[in-house]
Amino acid sequence: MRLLPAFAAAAAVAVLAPGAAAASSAPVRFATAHGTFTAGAPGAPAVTYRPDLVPAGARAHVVSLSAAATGTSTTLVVSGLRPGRAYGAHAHARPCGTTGDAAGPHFQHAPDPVQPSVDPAYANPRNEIWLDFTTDRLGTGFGRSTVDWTFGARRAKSVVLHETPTHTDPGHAGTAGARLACLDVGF
Ligand SMILES: [Cu+2]
Repeated sequence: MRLLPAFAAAAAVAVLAPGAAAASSAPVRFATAHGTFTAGAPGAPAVTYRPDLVPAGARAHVVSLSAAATGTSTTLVVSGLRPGRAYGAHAHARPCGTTGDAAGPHFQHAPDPVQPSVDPAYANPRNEIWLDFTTDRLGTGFGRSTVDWTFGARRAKSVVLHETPTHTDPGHAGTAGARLACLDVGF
C-alpha cells in the first residue's frame, strides 16, 4: 500500500494532537485503493462497463482520510480516460460487480427514507461523497470531496465513475447518467 505523503503527515498530526481520543477508539482511519480497469472480468476490483468511455487499462486511485476532528477527505485520481471530458463519480454503498447496478446506491451519511434518493436535501455533496472531475488533454483527472462526518458502522464500499457530471436539481439530484466503471474501496 502506498501512502501519499500529505495524507500520511495529516494522519500523524491527527493521531498525535493533544486531547486526541485514546488509540482504542480509532480516531483516524486511512484508506487507499487503486486498480487498473478491466472489462468482462467478474470479481475484479476495478471493472469497466463502458470501454468506449473508460478504456480497459485506465487506472484509478482513491485516498480517503477520516478523523473525528476534520471529517472525511477523499481524493480520486484517474488516468487513461478520454481526454477533455467531464465525468461524474461518487462513493457507493456496495462493492463492484458484474454490472454497474451491483454497487448499489450512493453512500449517504443521513439515509434518505425515500429510495432511489433524488431529493437534494439528501442527495448532495455534503451528505454523499461526490468526486466529479474533468480530464485534461492526456486523460488524467482529479476529484476531491470533503465532508464533516466520518463513517460509523455503515461504510462505503466502492467508487463508481459516471457518464455525466452529477445533477443537483430536485428529482434528479445525485444522478449522473450511466455507470461506466467501478473500483472497490475499503473506506
Ligand atoms: Cu454514483
